Amino acid sequence: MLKRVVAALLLLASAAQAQNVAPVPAGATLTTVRARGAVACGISTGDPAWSQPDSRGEWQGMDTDFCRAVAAAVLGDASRVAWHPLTGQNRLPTLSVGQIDLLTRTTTWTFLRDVSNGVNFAAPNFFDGQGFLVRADSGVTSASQLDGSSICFTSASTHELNLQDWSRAQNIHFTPVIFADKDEARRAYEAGRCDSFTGDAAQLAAIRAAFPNPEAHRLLPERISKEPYAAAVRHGDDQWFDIVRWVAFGLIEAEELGVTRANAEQMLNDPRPAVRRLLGVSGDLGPALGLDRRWMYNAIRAVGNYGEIYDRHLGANSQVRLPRGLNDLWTRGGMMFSPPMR
Ligand SMILES: N[C@@H](CCC(=O)N[C@@H](CS)C(=O)NCC(=O)O)C(=O)O
Repeated sequence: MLKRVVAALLLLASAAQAQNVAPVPAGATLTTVRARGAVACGISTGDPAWSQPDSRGEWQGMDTDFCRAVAAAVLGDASRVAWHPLTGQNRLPTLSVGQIDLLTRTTTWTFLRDVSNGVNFAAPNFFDGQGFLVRADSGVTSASQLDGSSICFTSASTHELNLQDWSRAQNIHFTPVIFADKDEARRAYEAGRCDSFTGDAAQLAAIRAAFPNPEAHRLLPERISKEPYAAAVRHGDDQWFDIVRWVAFGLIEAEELGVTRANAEQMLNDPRPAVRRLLGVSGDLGPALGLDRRWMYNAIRAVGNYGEIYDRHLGANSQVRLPRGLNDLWTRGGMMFSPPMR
């Protein structure tokens, strides 16, 4: 008898799993976002390839497109974003106190940031490391030659601690030239006030590409740290955390499945179960998050899949032309991997 009851319960449980549970009620953040009609996103004050206004004043970049994807998934409209340009200093406090719903600002996921600020980091959506930019005519081709040099960088970032660890481990001595503002740090480097400029390598590559004479600057090959970027949300709203996390994974899944901005509509007829689930043709992934079934369809139609976003801002279709490297799909030897969307 007991065996039969257990078997019946197991059967029920697996049926519930297969059909998915009833749509969840909206959590506090989702309710606020819907009432406001916009997702409040923390971005930078202007950072090429990540979040920078174009000639029409429209924010463009990896970070701003991720925010648009969340707006499209949640509100069905990628333009429904309230942009909050933030400095390195005020980005996490602005999130902690509730002035933004989401921080997408080249922000590295570190232990202390995660556990001490009342925030959670969703899925990593970019893997980088700290590098150095030098003038090509300096003759410097390796970071090991920076002993005795001066290095420009910004405060309120991961850079200073990384430099300390690196200089101690490598026994390299340098003169720090520190700025609160990243544009000032860049200008100081350009004006020759320091021998190198350090920061996240992809940021440096984008800054270099935007210089009037990129070939006059060299990005050194060493990476002295791990800088995994992830969008951050405030503690206390697991539903919102899940939404942001799964939009990030969904964009990667879309690339793996070959679903693009251009073919998403056609892909609604694709017979593959994983494509049907992702686009909301079958299953209830969207409603399980409290969203429309077409949540990922809307996000992909708005900004494209992860690879398309990358190509537009950092890759082949951008002036940076940074190889995918670690940010390629796991199926091609990179680290971009979505857990199963089922
Ligand atoms: N990923 C690093 C660095 C990102 C970052 O903050 N970059 C610099 C520019 S290289 C910046 O924005 N600095 C602060 C500012 O200008 O407000 C972090 O999360 O700390």
